[in-house]
Amino acid sequence: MPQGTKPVVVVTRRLPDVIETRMMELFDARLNLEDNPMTPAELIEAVKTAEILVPTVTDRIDARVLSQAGPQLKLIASFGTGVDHIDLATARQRNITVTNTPGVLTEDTADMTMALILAVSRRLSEGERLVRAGDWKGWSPTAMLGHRIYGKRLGIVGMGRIGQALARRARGFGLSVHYHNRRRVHPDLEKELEATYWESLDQMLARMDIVSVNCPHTPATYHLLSSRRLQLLRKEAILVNTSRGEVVDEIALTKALQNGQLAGAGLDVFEHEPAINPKLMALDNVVLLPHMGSATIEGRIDMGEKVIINIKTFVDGHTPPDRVLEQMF
Ligand code: 8YV
Repeated sequence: MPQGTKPVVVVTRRLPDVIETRMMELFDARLNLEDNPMTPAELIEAVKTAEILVPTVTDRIDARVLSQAGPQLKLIASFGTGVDHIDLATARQRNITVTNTPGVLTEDTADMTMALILAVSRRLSEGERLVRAGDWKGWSPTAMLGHRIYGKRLGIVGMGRIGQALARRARGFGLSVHYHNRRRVHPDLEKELEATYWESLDQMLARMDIVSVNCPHTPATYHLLSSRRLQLLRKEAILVNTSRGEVVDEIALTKALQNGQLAGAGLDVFEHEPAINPKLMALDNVVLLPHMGSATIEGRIDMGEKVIINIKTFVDGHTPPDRVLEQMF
C-alpha cells in the first residue's frame, strides 16, 4: 500500500454516522449512503477498485467475486463476527487478509438469545398479537399459559463467547446449563458455569428442555441440527437460534413444529435471509425476528471501531488484531 496516500476503502452498507465520519477522516472512504445491499455485479465493481473492502453479512464475497478482484485489494475488514459470507480459502490464495469484529457483540447477542427463550416459553408474541388485535377479553386463570423456565435444562450448542455469555445469564434465571462443543472448555470455566459437557450432541439433544444454537456456520456445522437430530428433541422442548440459519435444517424444523414434535422455536436467523419459509410464519408457537441479535447502537459503534482498528493496523504494516484464519473454523 503506497505510503502517505489514504487507502481506498469501500464500505458496502451504511454504518453509524460517527464511524463513517471517522472513516472519511482516515481513509479515502467510499460510502453507500443509500444503504441498498450491493448486487453481485456491484460487488465485483467494488473489488476492482477497493484496496480495502468493508462488507457485512449481506454481501456474498465468494470465489466469483474474488476472482475479479484487482491486485490492489489487500484487506477485507468485515463488519460482523460471522465470516461464512466470505470465501476464506480463495481470499488466502489471493493473498487477501480477512478480519472480523469478535467480542463486541457477545453480550447483546446473548441478551437476545435469552429474550427469545423467554418469549417462546412465555408466549410473548402471542400475547402481544392478542392485545393489538383487540381480542383480549380480560384476565383468566387459564389464559395464555406458557412454561416456567426456572429449573429447566438448557443445552447450548457451541460454547464460544456467546455460548458462555448465555450460560451466565441462564444461571441467573435458574436454568441448568449443558453444552456440546468441538472441544470441552477449561475445567475452571465449566465449574464457574456449573455446565455439564456432552461429547455426544445426540445424547444432549434428547434430554434438554431448551436448545440454543450458538456455533458459527461452517461446512462442518451446516444442518448440524438435521431432520434426524431434530427428531431426537423432546416434544416439550423449544429451540432458539441466534447464530446462523444454515446450522438448522429449516424445512425439517418447520415440519417438526407443525407436527408437534417440538413445542416451539425462537429464530433470529434463517437459511435464506431475508426470505422466511411462509409455513414458519403461519405458526403461533414460533417467534421470528429479523436478524437483530447484535442490533444495538453501542454494539454497532463498537463493531465500527474494530473495523477501523483492523484497517489502521493493517495499513501501518502490522497484523490486524482480528485477523481471521481458516483453521479457526
Ligand atoms: C451482524 C452477525 O449484525 O456479526 C455477525 O456475525 O450475525 C450480526 O450480528 C452482522 O453479521 C453484521 O455483518
